[in-house]
Amino acid sequence: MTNEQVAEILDQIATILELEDENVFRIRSYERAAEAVRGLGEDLAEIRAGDGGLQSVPGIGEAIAAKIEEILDTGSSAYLDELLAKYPPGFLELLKVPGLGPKRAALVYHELGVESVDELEEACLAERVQELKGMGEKTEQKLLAAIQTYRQGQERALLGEILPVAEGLVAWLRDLDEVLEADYAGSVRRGRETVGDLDLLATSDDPGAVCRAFAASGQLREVELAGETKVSGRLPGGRQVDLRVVEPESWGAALVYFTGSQQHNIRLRERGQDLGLKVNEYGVFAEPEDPGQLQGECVAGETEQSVYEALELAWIPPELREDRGEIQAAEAGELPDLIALEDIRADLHVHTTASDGRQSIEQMAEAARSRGLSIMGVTDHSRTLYVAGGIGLDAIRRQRDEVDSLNERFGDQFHVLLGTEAEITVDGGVDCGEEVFELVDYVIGAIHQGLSSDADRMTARVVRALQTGLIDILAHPTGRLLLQRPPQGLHISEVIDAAVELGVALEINAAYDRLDLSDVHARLAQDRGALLAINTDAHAIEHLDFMRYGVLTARRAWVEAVTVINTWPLSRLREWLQSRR
Ligand code: DGT
Ligand code: CA
Ligand code: CA
Repeated sequence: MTNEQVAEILDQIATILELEDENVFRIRSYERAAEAVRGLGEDLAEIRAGDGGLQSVPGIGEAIAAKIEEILDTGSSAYLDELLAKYPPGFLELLKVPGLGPKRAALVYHELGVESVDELEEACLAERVQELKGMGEKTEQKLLAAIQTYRQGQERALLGEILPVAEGLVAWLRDLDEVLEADYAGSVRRGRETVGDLDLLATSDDPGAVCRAFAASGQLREVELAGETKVSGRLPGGRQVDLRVVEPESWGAALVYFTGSQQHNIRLRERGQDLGLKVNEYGVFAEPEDPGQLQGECVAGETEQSVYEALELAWIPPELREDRGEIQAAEAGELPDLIALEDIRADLHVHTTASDGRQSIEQMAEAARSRGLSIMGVTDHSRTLYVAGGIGLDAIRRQRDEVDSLNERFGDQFHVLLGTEAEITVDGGVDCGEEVFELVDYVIGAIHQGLSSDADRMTARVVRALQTGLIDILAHPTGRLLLQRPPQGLHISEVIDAAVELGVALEINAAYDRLDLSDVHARLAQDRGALLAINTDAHAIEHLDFMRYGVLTARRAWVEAVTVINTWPLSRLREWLQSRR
């Protein structure tokens, strides 16, 4: 059992208790335990074996520790099963529809006999849900949209959930004696924010041996097909994975083909036709000299480079392969000089224990430094966001002192900037008083409360906030949560224009459930001349590793390092911040 699976079960218990109108403290204790489990840097099994056992984790008491031990041992909880016995089998699934919530789920179940997501959809379409107490036509429409979102979530996974698994499997494959080369392909290699399945590729002189070894390795939860050149199965999380093993002379051609995107492949094939070449997953082939032959001489295929070269193109980075103009750019020698993770010097959006983060400024700074950064910006929530422990003037004063003394110690090795993540209020004000403004080096503006689907109103609110001149960086501009919450209605183009005019940097929030701005929006922003910032929004040390997802999104947006303020040296960053005051 992974920590996530255990947390999931604890959450389910909390949800059912909520349905049963149980004591709120009891409910909260399960929620808190789930939260604590998700935040652990270590496997529960290890903690259980260590000093103090599971109860050494803050937020886990004696009773819940016993439940977790049972879950670790048996994969389930008798308590949850008992709670669930009163409800139909599809009921837990119903609770996953975003925005339905336990109370309404119980209502549609008791009043309409709705027992599953499909039945909920039917009831909404038949306009029976709007008849219920506290529901209306609007709720019904929202639920229908939420069902779509839920289904998409079933179909696709977040890149950040799959990429680490992909890397682990590729490393395992590369370790096999029979494997010459291995890599992941498909949408994962293109760095798409969500992925349907995982495509793995390897080359070997003995493909059958590689396939047998992979199928027998225990890396997959289940093996659905194990052939001589292909293995299909399921990852431990249930997602589909395909491994294909090709001959070494086809490595590059297969990598291009299975990396896609399909639209990019179609364009490559058309280009081949114009040049009298046939492009497929085995290679690039000349026209047959003898019309009796199926295909002519192989002119390329061993490397990706050779395939693009045969098509008279520069090699195109995988993140650009979406048929969004990359082939024309490669032809003209005008591919962008894409930003890379190594270009990032600063993470400018980091939380600490002062608000809702889990580590101190010093701990976060040390962790950022050990990850090769030279600058970190602390940006705890401002006071109005009290649900996230927002802080006021006194706490910011203390942070100022702490940051100054840390900087003295770090010397020119590392630098901490002090910022604040100021809430943008409903009327477009910024929760950053003059005294706070004077204490901090910069201000990140963000909306967490009062998200609305009224695009005109939201746009006006954001633009007004930018016009106060207080904001240097606009965080996660659309507020979307991938596979959970659609972007808020916002005329992004107007926000970008305002940011350009006022010199505000727009954030690509690198948390892999946000990636906000998206690739498409970030590209538009760069094209209009906006500055971008790529930040992790870390609430714990391990979140600092999200930077890669932000950079992948930026690369998909054709972003170059110069556009991104996090690539600037400290002197330039300071000059920029100073010039804005
Ligand atoms: P996904 O898995 O939905 O996130 O997206 P992809 O791009 O990984 O798509 P997938 O897994 O269906 O196929 C992997 C790559 O294989 C795809 O990007 C391009 C290539 N491919 C698959 N089917 C076709 C096809 O019918 N025609 C062409 N030209 N390429 C294909
Ligand atoms: Ca795929
Ligand atoms: Ca696939």
